Amino acid sequence: MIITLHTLCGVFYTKSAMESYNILIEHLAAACDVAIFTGAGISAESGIATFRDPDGLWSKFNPTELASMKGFLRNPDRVWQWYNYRQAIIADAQPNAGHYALADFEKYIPNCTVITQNVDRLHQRAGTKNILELHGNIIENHCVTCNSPYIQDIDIQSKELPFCSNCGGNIRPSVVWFGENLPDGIYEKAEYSAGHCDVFFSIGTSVEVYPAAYLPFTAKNRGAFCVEINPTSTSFTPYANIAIQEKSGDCLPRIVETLQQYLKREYNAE
Ligand code: BV8
Ligand code: ZN
Repeated sequence: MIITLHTLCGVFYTKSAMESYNILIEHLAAACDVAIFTGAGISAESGIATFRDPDGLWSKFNPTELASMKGFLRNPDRVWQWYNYRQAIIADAQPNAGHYALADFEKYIPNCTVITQNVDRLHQRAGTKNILELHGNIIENHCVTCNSPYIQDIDIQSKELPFCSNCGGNIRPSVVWFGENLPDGIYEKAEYSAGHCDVFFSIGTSVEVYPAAYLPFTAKNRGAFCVEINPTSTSFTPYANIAIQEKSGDCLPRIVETLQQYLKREYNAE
């Protein structure tokens, strides 16, 4: 387990894992507001491919062709098939230990906000209540023309591109495509949460998609204690106070358990 602790002056030094955990737990135990920014990596252990890992989705498909309105209008059938394929994988997937550990955070932290780029709704299925979905969700679909929701039974997913019963328009997944604005107000809420938290986690994200990728830096600039959990380094790693290069499903349950023991010992909490 590699944990790098960065001092304020940016000197990298790796303390023992235990010492770094203790520093993290003390910050968490004293925190009122915690913001937890997640990306596709937190769902990797649920069997859902990430986007930019070597075997990720974008290594097989071109995002501008598939995850954009331009791509959809050019070839709606192809885009619909790709989302159908992903919806089926996500319908079979289960939240993993990392999702459940984040849901447990809400029991111990007064104000805990999950800001997710993910569209799989596994955080909600694991029990997280306070969540901001930046990029929509892949579970729901709607009409490109009149916006009517399109309800489909995942088991009898229409392989053919469905049409809107209200106006005959094409049906699309309710995700945010490249080049599309994020849902009204959601980025402002996420930015406020990142800018006002005591501790900020960046978990399972390559920090490459904007404007979401600004959020870790917003938290850092506003003085939050920043923790990155990712087996590989990202552009944010040098700015994190603690960088835990582990899988989220492995280390998050340990963080929650250590926090629970600390609170019990120090505050006789349950
Ligand atoms: C917009 C839904 C206007 C679709 C997605 C500057 C400012 C604003 C915009 C831009 C800008 N520069 C460029 C842009 C345009 C564009 C953009 O960012 N392009 C990129 C490619 C450069 N952005 C947009 O178009 C956005 N809209 O800008 O509107 C605007 C302007 C200003 C303010 C507001 C609005 C819309 C972007 C949304 C696109 N839709 N998803 C779908 O899913 O099909 S993005 C897609 O990427 C997913 O949502 C995904 O979550 C997201 C980010 O990727 P990650 O989650 O980080 O996943 P990735 O695979 O990259 O990384 C996974 C990481 O996990 C890795 O680091 C890996 O090491 C790690 N990992 C692996 N296993 C584990 C693990 N970590 C922990 N544990 C493990 N077990
Ligand atoms: Zn319609």
